[in-house]
Amino acid sequence: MLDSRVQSPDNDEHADDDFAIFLAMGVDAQGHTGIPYPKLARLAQGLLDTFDGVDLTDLADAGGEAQPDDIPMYVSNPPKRRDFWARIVDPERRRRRMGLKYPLELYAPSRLKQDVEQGTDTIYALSTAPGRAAIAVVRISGPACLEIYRRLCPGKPLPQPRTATLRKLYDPEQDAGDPPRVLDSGALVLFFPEPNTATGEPLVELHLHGGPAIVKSVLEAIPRSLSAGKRGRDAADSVIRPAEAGEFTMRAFYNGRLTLPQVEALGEALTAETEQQRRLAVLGAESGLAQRYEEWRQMLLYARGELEALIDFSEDQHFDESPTELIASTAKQVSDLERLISIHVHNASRGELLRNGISIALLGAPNAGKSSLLNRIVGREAAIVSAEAGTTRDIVDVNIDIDGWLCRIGDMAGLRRGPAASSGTFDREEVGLVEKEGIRRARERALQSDVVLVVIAIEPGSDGVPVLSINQELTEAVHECRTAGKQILFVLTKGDLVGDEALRSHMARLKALLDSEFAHTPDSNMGPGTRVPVFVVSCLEHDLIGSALDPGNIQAFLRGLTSVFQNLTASSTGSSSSLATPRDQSYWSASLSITHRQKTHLEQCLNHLCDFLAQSGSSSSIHSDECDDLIDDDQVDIVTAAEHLRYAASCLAKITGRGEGGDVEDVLGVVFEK
Ligand SMILES: Nc1nc2c(ncn2[C@@H]2O[C@H](COP(=O)(O)OP(=O)(O)OP(=O)(O)O)[C@@H](O)[C@H]2O)c(=O)[nH]1
Ligand SMILES: [Mg+2]
Repeated sequence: MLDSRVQSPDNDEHADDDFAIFLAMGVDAQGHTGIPYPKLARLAQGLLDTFDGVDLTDLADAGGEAQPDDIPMYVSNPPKRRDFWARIVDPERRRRRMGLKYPLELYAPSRLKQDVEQGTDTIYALSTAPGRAAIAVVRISGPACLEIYRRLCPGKPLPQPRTATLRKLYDPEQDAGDPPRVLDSGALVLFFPEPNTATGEPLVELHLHGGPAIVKSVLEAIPRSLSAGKRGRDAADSVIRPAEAGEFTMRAFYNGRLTLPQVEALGEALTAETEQQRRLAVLGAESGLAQRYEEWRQMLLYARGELEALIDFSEDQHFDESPTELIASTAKQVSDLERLISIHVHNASRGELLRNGISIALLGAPNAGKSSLLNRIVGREAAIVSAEAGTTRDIVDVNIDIDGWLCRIGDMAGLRRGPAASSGTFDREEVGLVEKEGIRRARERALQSDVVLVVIAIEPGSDGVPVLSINQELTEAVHECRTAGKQILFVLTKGDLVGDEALRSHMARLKALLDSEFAHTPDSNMGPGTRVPVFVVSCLEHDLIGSALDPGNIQAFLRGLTSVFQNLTASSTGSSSSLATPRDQSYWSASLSITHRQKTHLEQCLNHLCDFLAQSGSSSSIHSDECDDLIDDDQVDIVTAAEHLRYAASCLAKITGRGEGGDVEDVLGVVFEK
């Protein structure tokens, strides 16, 4: 018996074809594979279908048994993917499923790998910000970087790897008789040998004096280092050129130094402005999300392979499990994965609040002190304040970092309805068209926000007992927000008019009043028994209430606000206790760092998984007789169900930029542009 694993032919007679796929299979002493040829052809096409848009050509149905001579098979329009040649299912399992005597594997020749390898250009760029600074770092990556070093530092030995070494840098192109032209009198030079470098290639870093003229002269000298006739052997064919935007990172990705989610996290780390954004970027860089996606993808491909084998070979091959068991166990796995991904997507939404900022709306009656509160929070006169009711008309949006959380606070028109339909003290005046539009926009903005601050003025009543200024329009708007599940906080302003003592004695009554006024709708975001937080503040600068350290209680209010942010953005473990494998908290907090792009693909993946579960009868409801129906009477259902798994897997491939997925190149373009 011999193993006829076919290797990539060097004297490739099909050299003009894009490349070939090889099926390697075991044969017996007579050279027989024992596989009926049509079955082999179907299997091969099934494998290739996994890669979108690939068709087999030159695969004639020879009839009878497949012979080793029937292979290789040539493929038209293959995707130029490095990992195309990877095995897509466990060959040993597939062999067992098909009842083959020897394993069956899919290969592509190494030429494909070369095709998609990064070009061998050497690239360079100023890696620190342009402008005058103490130090400027220039990075050079690629095969010619040592040759460039030798030309810039003639006669000087190569620095020890990863050891900063002081060197004078010279102009590489000088006439023989001229005195040497020094570009920088003392630069630190570092050499990083491949493969453990930022790009996976040999890399040289020049830490220059940061004067713009020095930087300019070195950047100009680098491409001149390899002028014709002076090239060393290493660099004979090298092109030296400035790096494109993101090109160092792209090389790191192609050389396996960074995963695509890590590349995204790197982009976020560089743009992070708030503490929470920084935290998120660090989580993304460390979380191993790519590995997680890849495991899920492999699991789906594997499940699909099993279903396919079931469809193709159930009639005449022996399987370890009955078809019923196989479908039920696949559906169970998929249903587990679906639950897991759902929690990830939920956490991703929370992470988006950290990344993009928490939207806050100031909702209240006219003159309640909304603009005054905004100005106190941001510490400047961002909005006009006046004693005239209806001062603010348009929405005034202000971005601010509150204790590390990026927030966008919207000050808006006060809510009132006008004399006819109202009874409150604020509603005696006419409401004009402009104000009406402002009120409409305010209600809309509150519904689009993550947190709604309901601002209510508290004033001494005629008998000295504090009263709250609430009108019908406000009550309705708050109910609307609560029904929509918005996070609500009550902020009672003008506490200074009442004073600390009166506030203390009347607080319980005021809270009860708020409860009765606003608690008519189900409190979806608070849960039963939990109350909406209430804060009393004064927007005046004096310490009439609060303390000298916290005049007006504004800091106490902000602390309350950040603890609400903490709850809003904490990673959820969902119903993880019901998952097959329980995970610890760090597993879930990693999913906060999922980017919007990743989340979109995960949502699409979930849709396909749901479609699969619906088609396969769902994990829990599969009974043996139903499965038999599926297989015997309605085989098409299993075929299309298996397709859903393929779509779901390709959504995951788009996230990592690896594996199959037709538009992966487009995905890479989008990520590296950033
Ligand atoms: N005593 C006292 N006066 C306040 C306080 N907050 C606001 N005011 C006053 O209340 C009046 C209205 O304040 P604004 O901040 O303009 O109120 P608003 O809610 O933005 O009003 P509109 O824009 O008309 O909806 C102004 O005269 C403020 O000086 C406070 O905490 N204490
Ligand atoms: Mg205002």
